[in-house]
Amino acid sequence: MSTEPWWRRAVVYQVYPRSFADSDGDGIGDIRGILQRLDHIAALGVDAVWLSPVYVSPQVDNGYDISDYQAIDPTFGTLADLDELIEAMHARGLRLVMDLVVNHTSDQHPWFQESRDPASPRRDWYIWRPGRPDPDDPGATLPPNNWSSVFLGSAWELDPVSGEYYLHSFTPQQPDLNWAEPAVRQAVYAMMRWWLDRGVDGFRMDVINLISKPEGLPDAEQGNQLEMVVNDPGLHRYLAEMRREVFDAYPDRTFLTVGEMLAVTPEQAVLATDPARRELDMVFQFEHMDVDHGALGKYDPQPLDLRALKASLARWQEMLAGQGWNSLYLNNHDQPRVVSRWGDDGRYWRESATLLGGVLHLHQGTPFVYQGEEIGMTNYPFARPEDYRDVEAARAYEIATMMGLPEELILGSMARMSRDNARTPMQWDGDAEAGFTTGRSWLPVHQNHLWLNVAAQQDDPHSVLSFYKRLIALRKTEDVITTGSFRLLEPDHARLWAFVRESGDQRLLVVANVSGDPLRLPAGDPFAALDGGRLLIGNYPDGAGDAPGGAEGGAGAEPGVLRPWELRAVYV
Ligand code: TEU
Repeated sequence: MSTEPWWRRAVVYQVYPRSFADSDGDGIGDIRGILQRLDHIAALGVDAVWLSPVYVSPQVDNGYDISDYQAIDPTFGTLADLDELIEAMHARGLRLVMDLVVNHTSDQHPWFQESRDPASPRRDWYIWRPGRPDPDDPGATLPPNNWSSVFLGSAWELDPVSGEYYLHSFTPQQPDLNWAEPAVRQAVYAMMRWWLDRGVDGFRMDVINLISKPEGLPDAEQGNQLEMVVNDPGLHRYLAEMRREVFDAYPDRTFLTVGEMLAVTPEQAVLATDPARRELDMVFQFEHMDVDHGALGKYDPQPLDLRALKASLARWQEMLAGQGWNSLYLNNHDQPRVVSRWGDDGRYWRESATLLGGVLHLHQGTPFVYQGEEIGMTNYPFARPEDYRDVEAARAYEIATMMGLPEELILGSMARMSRDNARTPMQWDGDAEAGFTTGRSWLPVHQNHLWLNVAAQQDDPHSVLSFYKRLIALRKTEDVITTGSFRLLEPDHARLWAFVRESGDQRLLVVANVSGDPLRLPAGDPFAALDGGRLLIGNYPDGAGDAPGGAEGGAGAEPGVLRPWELRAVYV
């Protein structure tokens, strides 16, 4: 009997419930909507679904601000709906991974409401500190330290009730829990067991490497709290304790735990995912997502330097090999659509969407597919500040305006990088509102839904959707994808993404042309073997072995040359 955990050969699909499918016409997606579309998810061949938060929430940050962990927000449905979802998914062989947001709660959570009273036994459940005297104004105070929120501005908010400040790593409506308080940890663990008892199969843990704060909360050199918090050794104690107190209570079940970790290094990720240390199964890291951030950060996007992207992913492949475990992603609800960001969402839309998915999935690790990625959904043409719904976008706009940056520049960056790009409704068909809702959608539907939709791709063997299905199926049949070693080739090439996966006598060569011009491959080993090798998957119709000389392939490939945005994986 194999003791290998199921998630090693799994592909996970992420559902952002607000934007997936709306069953009741209020313009917001819901659990019954997911139930209606489960066949689509099952047909992809994925093994599990990560469901972004559906808990009771004031929705300041679309559910990442939770006011009741053990109830479903009426916008999304009821607990009975969720139970039904678990059952329906299990009946199809799908597992359900819930989002766990426990670095912070909503400020409307009863715990925080009680905590505002300094005499309350829950005072220490959050992080309260008196202000520092303001040298310029004797009557006033300054925040307790210089930390800034991930969403910009100070990470501290003065609460008039007690005259003290509380820490919030995100919006002021998301106060940080105090994990140093044992009662907080026990409450979280009990809540997690309650969900596992209902049948859920694991958790994606939101910003989990922020939970342990350094003793004394010292100032940060650059004012960025992340540099102070993310490497705090207390994190590993808490994760190991959580493993014992929660997951070890179910010796007969194998869960999936993936921790989102901001600014995490591969060294830290190894500590967190080495099975012998019994913390997490994998982490979501950000290094490869940050390669196009400029000096001013995310909202200062730069053109992609492919060398930086492939070097980053390769580094993680090497550093975690044999010790930890990688997660693989290019999209989620916080990132702009990758086909618009690093592909070509115009002329080579289909080719670049499939190339990016293909290259990613042929790395070692567990791939995550974000809703809409499997049909190549693109960024939305946001134009005006009022088009955005995301709280992060609003804060970025406000601060950039305060800094005096030109309006045109700000709006251009926001359109490229805003999280709302990922949150426009799932495009099911070409109807009004893309088949997402019978009402009016909370965020506008992209006009390209007229041709870019699930229905249009369903029966087309050359669609992005069909490519993803083939890609996902490969993980079940090709051992080398799961277990093979990884070696990056031609690291300095600005357009060629190439690597070799090897296991036993299997040698899989992956080559991809990350550009709109033909690319002649280097001579010699292993590239010379490409044309004579056995093609496992390709993203041109005639290169996939399923339609020789297909329409887009034209005359077919010239030996040793990759066509625009062509990907091929070949056993050599
Ligand atoms: O995100 C963590 C986070 O800080 C980034 O992903 C962030 O969205 C952005 O990249 C910074 O510019 C998690 C959730 O995924 C996100 O949706 C929440 O807003 C955030 O935590 C707070 O819970």
